[in-house]
Amino acid sequence: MLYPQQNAARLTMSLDGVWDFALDHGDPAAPSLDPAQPLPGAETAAVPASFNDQKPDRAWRDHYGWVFYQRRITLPRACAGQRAVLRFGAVTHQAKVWLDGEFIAEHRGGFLPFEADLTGRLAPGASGLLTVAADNRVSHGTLPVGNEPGQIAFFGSDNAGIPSVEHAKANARPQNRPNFDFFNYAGIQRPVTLYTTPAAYIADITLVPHCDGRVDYRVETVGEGEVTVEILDPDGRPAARAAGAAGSVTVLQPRLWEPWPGTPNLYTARVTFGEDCYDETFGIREVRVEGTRLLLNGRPVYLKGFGKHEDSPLHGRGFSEVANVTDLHYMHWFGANALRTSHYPYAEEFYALCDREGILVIDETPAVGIGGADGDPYKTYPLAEHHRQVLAEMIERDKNHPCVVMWSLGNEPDLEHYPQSAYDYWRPLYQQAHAQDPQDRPVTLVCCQNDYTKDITTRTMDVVCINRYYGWYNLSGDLDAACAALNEELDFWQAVGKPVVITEYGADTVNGLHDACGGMFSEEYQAEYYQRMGEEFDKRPFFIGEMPWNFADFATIQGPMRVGGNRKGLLTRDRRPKLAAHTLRRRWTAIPNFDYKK
Ligand code: BDP
Repeated sequence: MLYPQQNAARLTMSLDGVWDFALDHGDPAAPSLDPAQPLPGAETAAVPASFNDQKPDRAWRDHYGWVFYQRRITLPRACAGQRAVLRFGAVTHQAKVWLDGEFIAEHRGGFLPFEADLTGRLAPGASGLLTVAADNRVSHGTLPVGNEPGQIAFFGSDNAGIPSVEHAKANARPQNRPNFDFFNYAGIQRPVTLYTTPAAYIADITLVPHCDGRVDYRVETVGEGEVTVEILDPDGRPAARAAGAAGSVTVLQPRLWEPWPGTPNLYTARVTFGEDCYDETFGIREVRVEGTRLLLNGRPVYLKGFGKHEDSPLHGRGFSEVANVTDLHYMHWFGANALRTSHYPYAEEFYALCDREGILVIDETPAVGIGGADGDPYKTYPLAEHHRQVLAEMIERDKNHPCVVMWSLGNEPDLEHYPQSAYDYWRPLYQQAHAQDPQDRPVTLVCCQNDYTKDITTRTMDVVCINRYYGWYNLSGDLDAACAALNEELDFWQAVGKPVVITEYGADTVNGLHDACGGMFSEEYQAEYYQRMGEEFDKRPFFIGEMPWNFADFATIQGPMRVGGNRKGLLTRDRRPKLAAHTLRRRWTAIPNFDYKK
């Protein structure tokens, strides 16, 4: 799916701004306000952003079910003869859209884009009433997963020993009970755009670059016309040309895309088709797994970076370009080169930024929270089809980004209690990712701290990604024991013979809390924790990446383990470094991207 682009053939019009907004207090089974009428008692909400924090009111923060957004839109007369498309970057978690009361689109899944074709529905020069309903409910049938009403749930209980959702909630007023540790922000969280294309248009572009300079391409079109493709080099100079909807072009002396502080060289495929044109940016780079190494452009790469969230003050999970740019500049400050889009696909604009800034991305589906205390989730959760859909949409959206070097099928599902069921569920997703991705990137699934000897799924992934909290949730405060337990586990993975990345490890840290003996929650504990863990990682050649949890403090559900959110950030939520940030910065600026582990 192409990102909206303003160019010589296409117009983009942002619909971001202040919209009318109303909570729907009706039965959440279906949206109950009349989409053809102005919203009764409308308030205001900014788009894009999560609605939850935009008013100091529990009714907004803790709302359960549907909310409505509304505004008028106009298609300029200058768009006559063009195709007009309405595009949502993401509406969380489920959306329904009407124009003048006519139902025009719906979408499930809160972190991927969808469109509605307005051609013929909105005449050039005319305006209409656009109404969007968004449902924030999470359940056994959504990704991310929530607990069902009436169900007693213990988020985090089976690996942490302490429930952070109290059982009373099972029978209390209807409310979301997320089975995941981030605030269930919702609404129109990403940009809304009205864009045009010529009537005959370029629908999709697929690029598969190779280090020898060959670029395989495929252009999907609608209508009559001829396709041409011109490749522009990173300085904008013509580097190769071809005609036809599919084929190969070769760039001489290709300048490879490399992670920061190398040069993330970006080429452009300038595609034309009749009246239409589109510039797709790409990088020439290859990624594959060989033995216990992850090879980028044929060289063993070491991942230094973070598990993150799309989370910032005021915006909630809403798209914030300034937060994204600031975060990537902080990544450079840390000497980091990688991140995981925990625990959902991020906004498209973020990947474009990572392409440009040379950040390696593990791109993750919103499959978090599969498992709990109530039996085999793979037999009872109605998820498989939806999971296939979001995986397909994510790969479709992100397939051309050079920054994306691995797909993550999900985060911390139950892999231990029903091992065969788990394998049978995840295997087809693994196969789907390989079959669907034109660049055939490595595929992983991020596994929770568990009895790794029982888990038969993680070991079948291309890269083993483990989240481990030795020294925090287990062996709390005892870093000697934590290092010993980590080593015991690493002996196990060494025998498996795959590359291993630690995709989460960390310690909640209250900024400003100091302790001469380095007790838990202090800045000293976090600093020592990262120092000690790093020393262990360095002893293992198959250990090819470290991603502390988390880049920054972030908002979560309320619970006894969360003091104003999850405090495992290396930065505070307003992006100020804690002591350990300097520890990691010293470590990472001394670790090269390539050949750190041979
Ligand atoms: C892991 C989860 C992550 C949590 C983290 C934590 O993957 O979402 O925020 O633990 O407890 O289990 O801090």
